Amino acid sequence: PSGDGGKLKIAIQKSGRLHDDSIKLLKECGIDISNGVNKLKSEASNFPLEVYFLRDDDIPQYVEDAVADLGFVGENVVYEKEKQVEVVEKLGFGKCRLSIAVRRGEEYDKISSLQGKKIATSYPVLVKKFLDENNITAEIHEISGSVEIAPGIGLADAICDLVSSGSTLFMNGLKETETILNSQAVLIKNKNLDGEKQNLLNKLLFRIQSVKKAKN
Ligand code: PRT
Ligand code: ZN
Repeated sequence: PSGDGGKLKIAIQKSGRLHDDSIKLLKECGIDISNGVNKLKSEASNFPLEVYFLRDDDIPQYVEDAVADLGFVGENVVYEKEKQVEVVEKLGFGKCRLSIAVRRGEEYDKISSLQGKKIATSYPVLVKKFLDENNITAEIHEISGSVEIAPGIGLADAICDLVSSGSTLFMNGLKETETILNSQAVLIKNKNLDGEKQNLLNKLLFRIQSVKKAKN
């Protein structure tokens, strides 16, 4: 017994780069959640769906814990957090890449140029994996924001951060040297959905796939 009337609970970003496209995708799926996006929670009027508005970083944990059944979140967050959730579908928005960058004037010919260097990032797990896979030993300096200023203030030799247009790197005198992950928003689900919720998910997924097809 789920105790929530069998409604699917989906977590989306409260505000930020994924918020608008997440709401838009639900709308395009014919799901109306017009009542109050400023709250923590909203209910669809025409689909058994409850929408929770959360920080993107928290979404994988909430889905693992079954506080939410589903989530829309960037692959970068899913793979950095290493939570026990299942990626169900790529959503086609929020596209970016997680890349290494160094000062523009710096010499860099291959990955081994990073050996012994200090790398600032908000993605320590993914950077560590990338370095290990390439047999590089480097120091990872975790910072939570404004990563791109780290080389300029002498805090690090290199950074690893999300890039979309590249203008942030450019403005900070950096050049992109390696892409370690291509990312976009994905639909994740809790691994233990009951049959009823899985059926609802299948309906939602069918609509999402139709929306995606119509755009191709
Ligand atoms: O408050 P909350 O924690 O929910 O939001 P947030 O501030 O952590 O995340 P937000 O809204 O910035 O990003 C949410 C998600 O959008 C990310 O996790 C990615 O999956 C996706 N995304 C897509 C991006 C970008 N593109 C992006 N360009 N996230 C961040 N950026 C930043 C990047 O960190 C850098 O500072 O934009 C800058 C680079 O952009 P360009 O265009 O100058 O290259
Ligand atoms: Zn965040």
